[in-house]
Amino acid sequence: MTAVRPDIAPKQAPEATRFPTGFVWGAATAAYQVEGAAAEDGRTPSIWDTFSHTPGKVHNGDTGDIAADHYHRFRDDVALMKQLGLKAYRFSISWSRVQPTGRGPAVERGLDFYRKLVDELLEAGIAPVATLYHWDLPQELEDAGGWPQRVTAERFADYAAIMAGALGDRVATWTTFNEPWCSAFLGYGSGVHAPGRTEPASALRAAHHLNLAHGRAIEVLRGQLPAAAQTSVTLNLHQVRPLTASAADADAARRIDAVGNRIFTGPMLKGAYPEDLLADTAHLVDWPTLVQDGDLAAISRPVDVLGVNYYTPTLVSTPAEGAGSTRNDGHGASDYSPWPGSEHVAFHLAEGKERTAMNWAIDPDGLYNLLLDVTREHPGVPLMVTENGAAFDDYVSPEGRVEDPERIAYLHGHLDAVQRAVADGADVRGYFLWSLMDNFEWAYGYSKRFGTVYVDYASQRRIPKASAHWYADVIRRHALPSAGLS
Ligand code: IFM
Repeated sequence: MTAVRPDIAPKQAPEATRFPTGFVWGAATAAYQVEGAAAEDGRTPSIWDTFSHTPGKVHNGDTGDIAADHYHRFRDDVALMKQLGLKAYRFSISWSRVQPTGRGPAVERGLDFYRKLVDELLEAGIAPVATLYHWDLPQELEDAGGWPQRVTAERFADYAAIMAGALGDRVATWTTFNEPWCSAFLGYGSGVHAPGRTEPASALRAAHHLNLAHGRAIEVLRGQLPAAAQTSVTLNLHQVRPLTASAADADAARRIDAVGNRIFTGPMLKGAYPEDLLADTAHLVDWPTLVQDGDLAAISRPVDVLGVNYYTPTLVSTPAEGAGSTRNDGHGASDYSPWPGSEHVAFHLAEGKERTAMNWAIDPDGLYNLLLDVTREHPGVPLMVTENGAAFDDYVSPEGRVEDPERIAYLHGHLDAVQRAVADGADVRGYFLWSLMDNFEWAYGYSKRFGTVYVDYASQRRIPKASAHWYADVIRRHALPSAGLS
């Protein structure tokens, strides 16, 4: 493990540029992306094990069988987090590691891994932030129908109870879901994610059952956790912009905002599905049958924090009649759309912006606007940036260093956007860099490196990139360095 570079001495920042008192500095990962140990200690396959082992689904045939081997190296990884000065670590729990069939009693060996991880974090003075679900449904539950089936929400509530019982005394922040939009619409709509189904109606049904599962889990967590514990959900809210000022493009933006964002924020934060979403998708789903009495009350149980993930804005238009629609929506290539009811909407890459290795436009103003939009739309809901970061083509220099100035610039710009949003009224409580370390980037396998720590997969050696040293310095200062110091 490489030590944190001491060559950037912390300097006291002027008051104006310091982040709010108590602002949390963290980094995030997810179970299937880092843990490995896919068949150890009783863990059974999740939908991502099945999907990644299906030829043609993941770049290069990569799987999460070993990933970053975090399951065996978590103590070293926590030591590294401590060296970087992280105050919080956001990780997810592999459902099929703790409840292999997705039903019934938990496997103690699986729970033990998370108990040990959490104890190690607490010992290091790092707050654990646990996400119950980051896309890895136990395969047995998918075989029984998966998220399009209502019963899956009940299974999830049982699983939440198991985890609250096992870790509720030591994890203070709980997140039900990470990016349920991806689970529903990439998993069951475009099929670029597990389980790879391409059924628009099932995608919408999945979205409702993910919402319901969230609400049921919040009820369970609230009933079992200490009063001081915080509950949350993390959404990848699309910062949707119309391509032009035309009414047609405004309608495209409204539609994508509905099926990309308000399908979750509506029921969760306002207790109702948006009328326009119901109208746009009425030909696919019988909403009055799908949404049963009491569902909306359950889904809208209050959360303490809303997690927001942001990478790039979403630029849309309504193509002229007869013109083919393009789908540069950044969510992977598929003949099937992840936008049920709005398949005709065209997606564009913003001109004149630098891009990351994902071909995503770099646009910090998108984060600023998103945080203020959410603040206006849902006043009084505290926010946490639970993911933000970028993939670049990192490599180890002959001197053994990884220089990633583009990532430093990306992080600087986006943290500056957070500061501006806070100054303009957004209640942002913290920031989690995605990701702590390079990992399995879903359908892209190991070809995309989002980590601030480089992982040499052959040796599993960790090398903090220049951005990790930069981020450690930001954390020490509790402020951004002024231009030139970074
Ligand atoms: O790696 C993913 C993560 O699992 C969820 N949010 C986006 C990241 C980058 O694509």
